[in-house]
Amino acid sequence: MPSYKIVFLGGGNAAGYAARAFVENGLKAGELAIVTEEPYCAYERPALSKGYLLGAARLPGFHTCVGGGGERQAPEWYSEKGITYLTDSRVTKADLANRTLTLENGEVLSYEYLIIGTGARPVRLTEFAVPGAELGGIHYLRDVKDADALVAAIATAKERAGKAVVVGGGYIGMEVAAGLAANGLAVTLVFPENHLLNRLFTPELAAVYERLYDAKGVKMVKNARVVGFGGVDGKVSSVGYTDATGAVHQLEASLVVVGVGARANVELFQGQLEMTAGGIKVDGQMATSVPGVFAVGDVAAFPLTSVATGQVSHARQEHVTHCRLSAAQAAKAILGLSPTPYDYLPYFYSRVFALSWVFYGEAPADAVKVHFGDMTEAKCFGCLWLGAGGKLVGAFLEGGSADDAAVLKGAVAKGLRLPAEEGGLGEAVVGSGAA
Ligand code: NAD
Ligand code: ISD
Repeated sequence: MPSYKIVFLGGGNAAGYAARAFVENGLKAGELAIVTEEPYCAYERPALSKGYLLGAARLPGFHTCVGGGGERQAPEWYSEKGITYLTDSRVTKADLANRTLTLENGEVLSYEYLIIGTGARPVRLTEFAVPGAELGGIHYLRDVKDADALVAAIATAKERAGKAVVVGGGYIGMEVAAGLAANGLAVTLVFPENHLLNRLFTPELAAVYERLYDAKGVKMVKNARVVGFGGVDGKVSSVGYTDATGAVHQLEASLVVVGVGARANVELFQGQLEMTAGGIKVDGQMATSVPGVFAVGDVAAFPLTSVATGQVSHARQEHVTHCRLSAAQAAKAILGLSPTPYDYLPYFYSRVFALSWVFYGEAPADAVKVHFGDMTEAKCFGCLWLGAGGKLVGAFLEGGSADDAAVLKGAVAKGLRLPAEEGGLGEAVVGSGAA
């Protein structure tokens, strides 16, 4: 039975960053194996909903760790470092008591240390038995295979002047709708909330992006629940939704993309590991409840200190920055470097059309929101979330420089106190000329 000191299970962003951290910290040839069902070595997943749809990103160009300012780790990089990379290798069983993994082809691997980085998968409308959800032409986006299928579908829709519907007004919905529109397709974005990216945007921030989508020809149907799909010859041809009054409407569509959230891939470990918050419970070293087993990235529910309340609770973060940092944390812990406990400041970013934003911290509903900058021209603007005593708990910045973003990040991390009635730090940053 092939045996490794360390096995990384999963081939997402985190796998590439773990490999980099291991190599930087003294990994020896032959000690690490990465096992993934994907046919490719780790790549920067965020590109799939952005540059990939525009033809700007293709493998091997965006293998990790180019997104984190590191070396591009193409397959040769792993062989040069003596790392075994098992692609097309789905793990069907994990026996943590005996420290073995069984692959779909029956092969069994053993390990001393296991890092679980199995990531998340898109929530599918078939899970809710939405009629017609199994029809062809309904796409989800998570990996290169999905992105290739979507790119091919975009080409066909362009040829036939087909109409596209995007379901979900979150990250995937916003980014993919922008990508489809940039490809010249007629796009309608359908979502249940009353404004875009409801879990983060204030209505004022959303209004700026909604104006942009409108200007780019993207139609938006808000307060709408998708209730079914119509099809011809097994292919989607329409999307049915109910409006706020419950009335049913139909939209023509030959291409549908659904982005209604993600679920952590933890099933292999149910009953073997302590779980919480929809993921695998880990400590500040990313160690799970079983000695020698670590979890990182989307699956890891780690101790996160709330910027707003100072309380620590286990939480998952579905973001590439956390994938990168938590992977490096586990690698150092396994190498006996006892890194200081994981201390993560939530961070999100997105790019749609020519706009690009960053967000640090938290956006509690009860915070005082202070908007700043030029929201009319959508040039350089943002919002600060002020908690109790005027403590800065969240900061959003569109169109600022890297220096501006760093100032806001530092201010949130420090929990700076600001007078809510002034534009505060936001105006200071944007007005500083640094923008
Ligand atoms: P999301 O949570 O951002 O947005 C989900 C959207 O779908 C919301 O509008 C929600 O109300 C809607 N929705 C939920 N259930 C629905 C239903 N039954 N019918 C219709 N709409 C429904 O999730 P996402 O956009 O799918 O993103 C998935 C994952 O990808 C997340 O982990 C996200 O963090 C990640 N991602 C991140 C970025 C980024 O950080 N820039 C970009 C793309 C994807
Ligand atoms: O930033 C992102 C992004 O665009 C994703 O798809 O994080 C996610 C994944 O890389 C992690 O869930």
